[in-house]
Amino acid sequence: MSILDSFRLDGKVALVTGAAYGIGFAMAKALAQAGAKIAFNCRSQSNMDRALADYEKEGIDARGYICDVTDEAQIAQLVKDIERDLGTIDILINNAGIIKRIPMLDTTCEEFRQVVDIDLVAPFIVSKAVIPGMIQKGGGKIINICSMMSELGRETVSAYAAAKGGLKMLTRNIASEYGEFNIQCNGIGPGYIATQQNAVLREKQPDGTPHPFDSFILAKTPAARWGTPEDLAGAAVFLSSSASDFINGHVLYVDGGILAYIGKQP
Ligand code: NAP
Ligand code: GCO
Repeated sequence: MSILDSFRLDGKVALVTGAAYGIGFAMAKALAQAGAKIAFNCRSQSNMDRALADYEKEGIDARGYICDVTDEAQIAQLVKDIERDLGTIDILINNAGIIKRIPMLDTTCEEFRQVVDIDLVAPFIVSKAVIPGMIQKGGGKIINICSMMSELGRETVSAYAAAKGGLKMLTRNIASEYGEFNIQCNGIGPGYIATQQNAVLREKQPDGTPHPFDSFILAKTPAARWGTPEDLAGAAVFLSSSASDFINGHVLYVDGGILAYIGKQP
């Protein structure tokens, strides 16, 4: 197989969770361009209708399913439905996620648990549901979408950092436990990527000047810009493909250099 062919995903079945828009949509689009058949889920019919139209505009015949990643029974049904419609899942990207920005002392246990449920427990639930099929098929790829907060803390995101730090270790554990079945489980750690999730941190001030958080991120990022969802495309295809078959339990940070940098000197 030529090196470029080893990046192809022809005939592979990929499930990308929460891929109606944002980073999930961009990664699903990239996988489809590399030849994969795409399944995704989201929680509402209105998002589903919009997403299906967006995939169609890109020339992608994606299958959408309404389902909440935190619900074990719904996920079991989702996996069955995808097997019936497209075949056994070869690639899972655990992308669905939320963040709450609340100082830790003001965060209720319920809010903390909600973030951990979606960002950490759900990747466990979905991975658990697809791994048996991957073992039967002779292998598979699982990609967990981690974060800068898998490595770094920041004010107001205690639940998110706890969940994304945990997700990094779940990644290593899946790799450790199922590597012998030719399953590679890796993470992608996006830096600050301009999406709906952080739009509020990029809003201009009433006087037209940039949001202080926007300036903070530009100063913390050697690339001196926010990432785009498309910046994740190459890493997603690589870690989904046989080009990465001996890479397991790794988190690939796609962050414009943030983790390498001490910050702009005054
Ligand atoms: P986004 O624009 O807010 O999209 C998140 C997606 O997750 C939405 O499609 C959302 O669907 C879905 N989702 C949330 N809870 C769900 C649930 N319980 N069941 C099913 N789907 C659910 O966020 P994004 O910026 O694209 O982020 C995608 C992933 O990357 C997240 O895990 C996030 O933590 C991570 N990440 C983002 C950044 C960044 O800078 N943007 C950086 C590092 C990591 P609904 O419409 O149903 O809510
Ligand atoms: C925040 C951001 C981050 C990013 C991302 C960084 O409030 O600090 O929203 O959490 O979304 O996860 O990698």
